Amino acid sequence: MAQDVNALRVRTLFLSDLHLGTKGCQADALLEFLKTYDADTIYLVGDIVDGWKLKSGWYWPQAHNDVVQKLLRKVRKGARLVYLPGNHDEFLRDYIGVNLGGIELADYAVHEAADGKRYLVIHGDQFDLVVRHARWLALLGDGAYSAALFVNTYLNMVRRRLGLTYWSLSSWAKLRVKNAVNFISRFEELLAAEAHRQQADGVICGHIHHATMHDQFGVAYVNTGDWVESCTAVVEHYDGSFQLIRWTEVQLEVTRVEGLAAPVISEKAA
Ligand SMILES: [Mn+2]
Repeated sequence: MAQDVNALRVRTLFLSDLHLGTKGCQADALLEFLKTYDADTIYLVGDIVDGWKLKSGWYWPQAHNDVVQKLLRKVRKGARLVYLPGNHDEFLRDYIGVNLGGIELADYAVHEAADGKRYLVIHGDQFDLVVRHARWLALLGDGAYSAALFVNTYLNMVRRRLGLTYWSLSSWAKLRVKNAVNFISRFEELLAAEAHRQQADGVICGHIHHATMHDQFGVAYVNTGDWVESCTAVVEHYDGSFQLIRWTEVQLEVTRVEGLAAPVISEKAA
């Protein structure tokens, strides 16, 4: 398609929490975004397809198909696509380590940026149980922490086998508005600690639908956000710098600039 010729090229593109297969997914906006950006490597950081929702009723409009086609087309054109399943597309965790038509499936990845820095890339649901009980788990030390990570993964696997819906940390935290900030920062702290434990310079994750970039916990913490509420993505430029893109704000800016450009030109003409 012609629009790709003018696409902005970045070294790496990180997307998470698209929730394709749900009415909440802002597929049209996402499609526009994917037409605008091209990348050498694309990381899908989990909750791309919402298997939990699809199970309780098929919802798959054309726009959702278009998003998938767009991504596959980028692979055909030479992009490397790494898919790190999350809790909503957990059914794909059965295929970890498999290469499906050029798509690499993995639990987590270590991304080496252009400047040599290493980032742990992981969805983040693996830490739900620890986030909820972090205080006493921290007291019990590293063994308990690892055990909790293990229990968390298998608890959700069992829930899935039993056909139960996924227990969602983010919606649970949102219901407890007063504590939501605490949960977010606890999540961030744990993910940062995990990156540190794996001797990485930072972590890139999703899951809690809260896009941000900071280094409050000693390493870089990058959250790609989502395409349900915030329409956000993270790109790595060729110099190794990272940028958080809030797509709706970019769109507003384009409209504003175009709106401003017209009177300036007519002023000159006058
Ligand atoms: Mn998730």
